[in-house]
Amino acid sequence: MKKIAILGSTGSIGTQALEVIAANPDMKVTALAVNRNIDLLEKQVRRFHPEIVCVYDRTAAEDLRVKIADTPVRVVSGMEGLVETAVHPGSELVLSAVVGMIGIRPAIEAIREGKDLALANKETLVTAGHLILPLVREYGVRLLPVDSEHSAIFQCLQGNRGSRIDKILLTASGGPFLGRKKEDLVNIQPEDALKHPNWVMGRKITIDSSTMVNKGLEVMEAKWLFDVSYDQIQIVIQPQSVIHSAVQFEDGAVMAQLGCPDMKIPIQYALTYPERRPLAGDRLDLAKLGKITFFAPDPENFPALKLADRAGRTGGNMPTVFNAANEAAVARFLNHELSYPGITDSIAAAMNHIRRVDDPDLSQILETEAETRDFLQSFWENGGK
Ligand code: MN3
Repeated sequence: MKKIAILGSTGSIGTQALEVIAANPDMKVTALAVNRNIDLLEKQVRRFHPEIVCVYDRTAAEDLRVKIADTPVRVVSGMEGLVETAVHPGSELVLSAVVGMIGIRPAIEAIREGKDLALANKETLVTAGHLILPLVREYGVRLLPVDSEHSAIFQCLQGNRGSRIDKILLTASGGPFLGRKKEDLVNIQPEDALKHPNWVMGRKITIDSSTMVNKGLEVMEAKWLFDVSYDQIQIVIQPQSVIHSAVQFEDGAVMAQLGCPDMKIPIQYALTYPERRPLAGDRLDLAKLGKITFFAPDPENFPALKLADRAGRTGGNMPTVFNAANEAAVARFLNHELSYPGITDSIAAAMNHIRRVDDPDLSQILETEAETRDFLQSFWENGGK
């Protein structure tokens, strides 16, 4: 029986992970954590019988305690509750699918308890990869990527361990605004940006895909996961989202992973690794598809790519500044208080303002996040766009 904790169980990845677990009788849910969607969490509790659940929001946690008083499930809350859920002795694998930098501490604590970590939370590696990777080695746990691109790269590496990676070809759909020029992006509204051509995802990541911030974060994540330099990662636009990424080895051979865009494939692979298992769903029909097209990325019209590259290469706390500025700017954009180009302009302003800190520890990472948010608040109040 594989015992699994899911942090972020009511989100897009979390709910699909539960569907995978429901279809595999040798998997069991031991712990669940959510932000505040207790209606869905209550259903999950009654169906999957975890031992402990965390509701990050304390008021909502109180409400859930009343609702599930007839069950033996323990309800905890806040950051200490989230960490408790992550280190719960009943689980051997923790799937972290929470949104944002609150994922860092539970990830660190889970590794320290010797648990394998399936990672869908990008912020953990983007902001704290230099802390996480040494811990993964020290505690001898598995770090399993869940993001479709990183899972694809990970799958391509199977059977090729020890072979030198020449280059990672990180594919990108290009999002809904592929091919557009800067001038055409000025008046984009949240409703326009929330339409992703291939993948159904949460709101924040859908915006991030449209600006290419998401791809920038994925480059930083790939650097840590696969121990390569930034010069070894090439972004390739592939609008059909059929090739999920590829690896070029030192002999010139390129291995790619393909499939219909379905997040259950990487989720299930992370949960069953190193095994593959049957999974219902659409199958790729290459003859029907006809062609797969490729383009070079366009950093002139999608400046997030340049900013992400600069943040990654600068290192230290700069990826945190990039990420935190984007989170704050996207929230403001979704609120109709910031223009679409204002998202990347705000990231650039924060990166120019915040002082670089070398090799930040967790508290310095969190300080940088707060500092970035404070800076942007005053930047916007003073007319910055
Ligand atoms: Mn992705």
